[in-house]
Amino acid sequence: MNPSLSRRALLASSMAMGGAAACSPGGIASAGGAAPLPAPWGAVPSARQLKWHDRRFYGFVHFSINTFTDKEWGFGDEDPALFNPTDFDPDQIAGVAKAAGMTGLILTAKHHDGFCLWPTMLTEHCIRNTPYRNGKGDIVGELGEACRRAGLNYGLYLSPWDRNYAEYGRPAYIDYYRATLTELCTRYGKLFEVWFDGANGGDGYYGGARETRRIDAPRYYDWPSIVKLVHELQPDACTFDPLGADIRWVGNEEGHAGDPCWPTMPNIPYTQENGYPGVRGGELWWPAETNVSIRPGWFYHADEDAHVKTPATLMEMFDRSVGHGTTFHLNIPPDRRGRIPDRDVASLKAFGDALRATFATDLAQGAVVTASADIGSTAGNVVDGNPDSFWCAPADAKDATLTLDLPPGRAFDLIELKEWLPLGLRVTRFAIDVSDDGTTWRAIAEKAMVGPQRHVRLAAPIAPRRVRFRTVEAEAGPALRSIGLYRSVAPAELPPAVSNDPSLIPSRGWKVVAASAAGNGALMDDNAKTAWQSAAPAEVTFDLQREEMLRGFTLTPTRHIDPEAAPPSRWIAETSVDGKAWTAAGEGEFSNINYARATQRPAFIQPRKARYLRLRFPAPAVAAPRIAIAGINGFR
Ligand code: FUL
Repeated sequence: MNPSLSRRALLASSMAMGGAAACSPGGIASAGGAAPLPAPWGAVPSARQLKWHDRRFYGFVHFSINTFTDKEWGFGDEDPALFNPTDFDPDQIAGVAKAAGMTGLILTAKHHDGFCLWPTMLTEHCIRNTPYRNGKGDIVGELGEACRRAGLNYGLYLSPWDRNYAEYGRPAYIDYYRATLTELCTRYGKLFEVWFDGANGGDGYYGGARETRRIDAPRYYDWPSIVKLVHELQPDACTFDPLGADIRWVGNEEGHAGDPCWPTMPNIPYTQENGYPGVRGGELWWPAETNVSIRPGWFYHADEDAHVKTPATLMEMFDRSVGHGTTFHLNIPPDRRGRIPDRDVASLKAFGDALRATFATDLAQGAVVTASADIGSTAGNVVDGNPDSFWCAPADAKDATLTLDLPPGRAFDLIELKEWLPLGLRVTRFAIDVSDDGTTWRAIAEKAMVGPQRHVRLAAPIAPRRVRFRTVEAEAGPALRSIGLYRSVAPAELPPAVSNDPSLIPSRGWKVVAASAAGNGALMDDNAKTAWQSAAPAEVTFDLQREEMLRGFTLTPTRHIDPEAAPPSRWIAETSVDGKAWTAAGEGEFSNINYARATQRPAFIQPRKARYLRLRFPAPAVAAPRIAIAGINGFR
């Protein structure tokens, strides 16, 4: 029988060592007595980070006043009375998360507009002043209870930026922010994650001042003190994402992480260049979370009903996040009823079914395992199904190999490897070889990093009699928690989605009368993959071909990330009934357009009859030579 390397003993000893270079005084219980533990290499995770890595896949719930105003970022002047879900069903939301295979949910307790989803007495801009349950509701509490009933972990998002609060930008707001955070951390049971958004400062309502307020975020918030507050009140909660927090941003909102994505980073402020791949050997254990929405936007918008990500896309994102060593944080926004819409449910369920079917049987179980180097006889621990045991090679066995002898007929196309994280990231590169006779070997993959978990997908199933893990480059002899072999199951396909937004006026059939650049057919082809590009300012005039009652327009930004072309930052609209006399229809910002790439739905000052629509886009949302737009429609 293989001895088990106890996680608790190891954690205790690595904490007692207090440094990566120290040699462990402890030992590993083994058949022949205690074998010395090797010293960890480099940064190692804290106890709460270790637990968090195993959360693997969890959901985000963006639900707030924006759900009712069709915005992505509320300005902060919204009337709380607008928040009125007609059929809020937290058990349906939790049930969908379970069906998708999620381990928890994180709710936007307050987004940038400042509206609080719990009955706080610290502001009037909260659920107490809404028609929902006659002001007696508490979305934070109700979803938290449903999560507990469903056996899901629960976490909360509290936007540091507050476009409603009069004192935002001044010291009094920090007191308010800490007080709201304290309420959330003390009233709603155990939290596994607390999310601090990086979007901070800009224009807002600010108690009626309606001005722009810029802040120096690290100085203003004093993040280490806020992280400390969370840890004091919620010892298991990992904080996201400023320097000093437990988890970092992966650097995009599109659902992919670097290949690989190292959990370590240098002890300097975050950059997307570092955050995406992570930094091998960085002194901080600051692992990435890959966050993305199942829809283009973070909040529910009816005109995105036909743009819900397919089960196959979710699987691809799972591979490119979890498979690269990060967690996968998928947003599932409830609609105005307060339920996850049918299309999203179907997609999540098909994805969850495929995930469960794929990981139901570990074909490595029962393999006979041998290692070229071992402390004690721990090699078999990689297939024992025990998350607290691992194979450990001596520190100097940097080229150690581990071989799984399989029974015949074990056909697999997905390999999952996990490193024993309390000993650090010892392996820099590894290879997987296969053989039938144990003499002739064929390399089938070579990759950097094992880390929290690493997936190797094969083009087709294979059934070799032996599978070998081989270190190609390592800083210390490897310590692996597990090697799993799986036969992947593709998710079921869904029938094509149809938009069920009756207010949409599709642009298919419109004519472009004038435009600042050619190629404008892409604006009207209902295809987010094609885009019109123009130097700034970009301008386009449409003939709708018939008079319509227009309330506003929708703009879908290009989803293609291109340094040469970015979505527009603002819009200016005019309308006309005859193409000669024009009246101003309004102007405004596209909120969060560069990162979320959601369809935007700006409303005009008031609905108007129009046959012609002229839109002007003065500048790109980030510095780029051109503006790119994938589609424009109208709405009534
Ligand atoms: C971003 C925010 O600005 C979005 O609205 C959303 O909440 C996303 C998760 O983070 O930075």
